[in-house]
Amino acid sequence: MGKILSRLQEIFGEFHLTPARLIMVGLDGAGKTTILYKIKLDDEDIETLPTVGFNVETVTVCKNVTFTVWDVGGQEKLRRLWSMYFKGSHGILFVVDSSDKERMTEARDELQKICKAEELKGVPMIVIANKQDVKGAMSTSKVADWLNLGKIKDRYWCVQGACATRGEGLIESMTTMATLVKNYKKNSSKWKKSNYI
Ligand code: G3D
Ligand code: MG
Repeated sequence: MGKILSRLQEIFGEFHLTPARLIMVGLDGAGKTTILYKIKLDDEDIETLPTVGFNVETVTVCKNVTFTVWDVGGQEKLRRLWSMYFKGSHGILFVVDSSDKERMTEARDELQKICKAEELKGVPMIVIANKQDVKGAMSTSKVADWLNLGKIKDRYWCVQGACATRGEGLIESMTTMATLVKNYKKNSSKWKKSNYI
């Protein structure tokens, strides 16, 4: 089993009763498929379920973690289908190409739309500032500025630098995600309880 995958199993091990559902989104070309491939590379048993009519990939990377992956942007009429995939998500991985300044505004607009979705209220988000190996790539703090992350006050978020092709920054992203998801689950169940008692 690959190093990233076995680490994932370790850090998400305690989710065996309530598996974590993560969505991974970003503009096309940001590096999402590369990230998935890096995670699943050494594992033959991975299940990929492409969804007809919408470019969505659902991948169960290990028993406790499911990723739903798709490209955002340029598909306005498909946007109403998003809620179907958002519902029940515990974490958002927003992947951005740190070397592509020209599309940073587009990435920011998409990120803001996702943050406005009712189904994702309070769901923690990791922004993966990918392609850090490219000369002139923006630093994580520059990416945070460009994406206006400082304005997000209604969820936990953080930025993680990565180079998906080398597999760098992925374990760190997943470790942080596991912690955020754990807290999110704890707090949202508390919230539910206090609503019913
Ligand atoms: P997507 O699934 O988000 O659309 P992909 O993006 O994973 O298909 O990646 C798009 C291109 O970016 C691919 O190159 C891929 O190899 C490259 N890429 C992904 N991550 C990195 C990275 O960290 N550094 C660099 N330098 N390139 C990366 P091709 O040439 O296949 O289009
Ligand atoms: Mg892809």
